[in-house]
Amino acid sequence: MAPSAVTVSPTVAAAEVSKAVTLKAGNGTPTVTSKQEATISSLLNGDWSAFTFNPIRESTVSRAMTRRYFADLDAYAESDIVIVGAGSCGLSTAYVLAKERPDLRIAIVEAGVAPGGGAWLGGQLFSAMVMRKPADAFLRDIGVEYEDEGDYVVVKHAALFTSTLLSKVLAMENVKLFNATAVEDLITRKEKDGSVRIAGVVTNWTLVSMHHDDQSCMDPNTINAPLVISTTGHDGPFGAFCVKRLVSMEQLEKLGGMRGLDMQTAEDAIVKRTREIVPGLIVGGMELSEVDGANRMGPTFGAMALSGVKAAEEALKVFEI
Ligand code: 48N
Repeated sequence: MAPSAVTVSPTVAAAEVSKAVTLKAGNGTPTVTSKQEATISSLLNGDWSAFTFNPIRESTVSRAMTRRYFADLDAYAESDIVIVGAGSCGLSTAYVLAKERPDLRIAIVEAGVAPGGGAWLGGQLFSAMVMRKPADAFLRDIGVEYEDEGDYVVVKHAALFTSTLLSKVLAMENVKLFNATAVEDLITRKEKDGSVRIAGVVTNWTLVSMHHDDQSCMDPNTINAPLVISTTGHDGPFGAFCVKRLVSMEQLEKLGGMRGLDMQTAEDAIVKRTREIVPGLIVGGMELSEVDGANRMGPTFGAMALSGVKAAEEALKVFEI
């Protein structure tokens, strides 16, 4: 189901903006370009004393933002897939899925203002990021350069990997990132055999989710989806969210608890075990270590990228054409 187009024409004074802006729900990118096609070189060498921006009215900016955001909320209220957590695993999952199936509507819900999770640095605030082969295949697919060290490769700055992956995912027409937004519960359906199927997520602004205990009730929003992929990382204030919720709703007996660091075995285990934990919910990345009691791998990210590939493969089985 591709996002439907929404055509909106602003009602502000014709003198300011009289363009009808065609919005494609899901990305909100206007099709109209500015009337002056300046270039950086013309600006660099221009007469700054005569410099001025095109005219604007504050309400125009407000409407430009809110119109697109609420068109997206409307379009993605019914999504095909929701990915919870835009860390290296969640973004890798989104990249592979959106590329393989541009017809699927994919919502990513990220609690932080800044997506990327723990992948902005390689480890202990060091910049370089290590990935063991064959994860170099993922780097080549997204076009990130690396130094080849034989059994592993090194990206000169983790932010180069994460920003490149993020830019690819955000540019995809069938993906919408809702950041600064937390998943604070799961939508469930009772199957005929009494088991529970996950059927979407319950969301709220993250700042609201953090203050339910000290403010009067602030009800959430929802996104319906037949499949949720949870990659919320290590156990923490928001981390390992969906697997902890499965335990509290008695769909999982208990968490296995992440084990100590064993780089050699941890990455294989995380990739191989990325799977559907309960009907409608796939778990990948470090959140999985909390379920299975897998070892952690420390400052190496190949398993995050390839767990994303595996999660996407599991999801594609659900939407097999
Ligand atoms: O980067 P993370 O934390 O998680 P992964 O699994 O994508 O990558 C893990 C990786 O960074 C490591 O930890 C490395 C490999 N180290 C391993 C080791 O041994 O230490 O991303 C999870 C994202 C974050 O951006 C969170 O903000 C977000 O998920 N998140 C949520 N978003 C929405 N709703 C929630 N409830 C929620 N909980 C977490």
